[in-house]
Amino acid sequence: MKLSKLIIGMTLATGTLGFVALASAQTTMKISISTAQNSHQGAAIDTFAKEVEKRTGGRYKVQTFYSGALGGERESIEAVQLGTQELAFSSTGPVPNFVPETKILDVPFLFRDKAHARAVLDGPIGQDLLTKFDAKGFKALAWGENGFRHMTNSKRDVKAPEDLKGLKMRTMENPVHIAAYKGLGIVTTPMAFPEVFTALQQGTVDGQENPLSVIMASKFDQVQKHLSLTGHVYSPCILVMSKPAFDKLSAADKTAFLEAAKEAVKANRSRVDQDDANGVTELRSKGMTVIDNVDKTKFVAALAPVNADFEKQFGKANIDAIRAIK
Ligand code: EAX
Repeated sequence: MKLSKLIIGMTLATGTLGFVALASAQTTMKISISTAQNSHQGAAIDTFAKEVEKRTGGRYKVQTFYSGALGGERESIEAVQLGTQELAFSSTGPVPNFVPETKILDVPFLFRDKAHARAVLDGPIGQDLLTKFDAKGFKALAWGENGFRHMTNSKRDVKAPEDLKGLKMRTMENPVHIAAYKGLGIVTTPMAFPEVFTALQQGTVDGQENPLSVIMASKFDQVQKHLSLTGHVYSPCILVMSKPAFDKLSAADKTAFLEAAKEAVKANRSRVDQDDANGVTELRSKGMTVIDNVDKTKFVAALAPVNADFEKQFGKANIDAIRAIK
């Protein structure tokens, strides 16, 4: 009798344990982007999902959502902060509203080229900025990118800052961008990304600015005629996770997520490089007029007063430290 009770007890205990093990084998998390799957952001989250699954032996699955299916970038970051969505890959557009220290990265003409931007983000300055997310309920896993932003519009060729005067352009909901574009004489209309295509199509705004990767993935060539390679600002992306969700991971799984994020960034950057290499030819073939000899010094000069303001806001020494990175 005693023995059979013991056996029943053991069977129940093993059964329960087995159930617990099975349940934890199936943790699914959500990640979202605002661009299409076939894009530099899609490359990032598809790689991340694959690597997380591989590196955790399938105990974690990452469900991927594209094209703003779960909302715009601000909403996705909010959802991660609230913990209703575990992960997001987003431009820094709405990020300063959550982590103000990141504003400095959105200063126009701060980075010379992608190699410079990547070196800063992967180096001490970028890594220190990642830690600023902790206090706001995030674990920032890695910096990725959209690339250098260029201007498009439906009205005219933009060769110099004078050509921008009075153009109504959609901007990101980012205070640094808004201040800079106002300084160029643009009539700024901040708007969430999922609304941009329709706004361009209906003429609510004349133009917008985004990297070639985003312009192509979002088919803006269908609703915009003029593209100018202004490269006026580098657009970083952040792979961000809910801090409580990250903190719950075992030490080994934390490493797995961080390594997966590194792989995601590699895939993301290499797709941006590919898009930058093919973009002009492709967009010309789709009917866009591309101005590829923009005199950037004129734009830098036009932004001098705004830049003086940024130096005051973010500290000239901090801006100089970023510029000095080789
Ligand atoms: O991250 O809002 C924007 O223009 C962003 O560059 C876009 O959502 C891709």
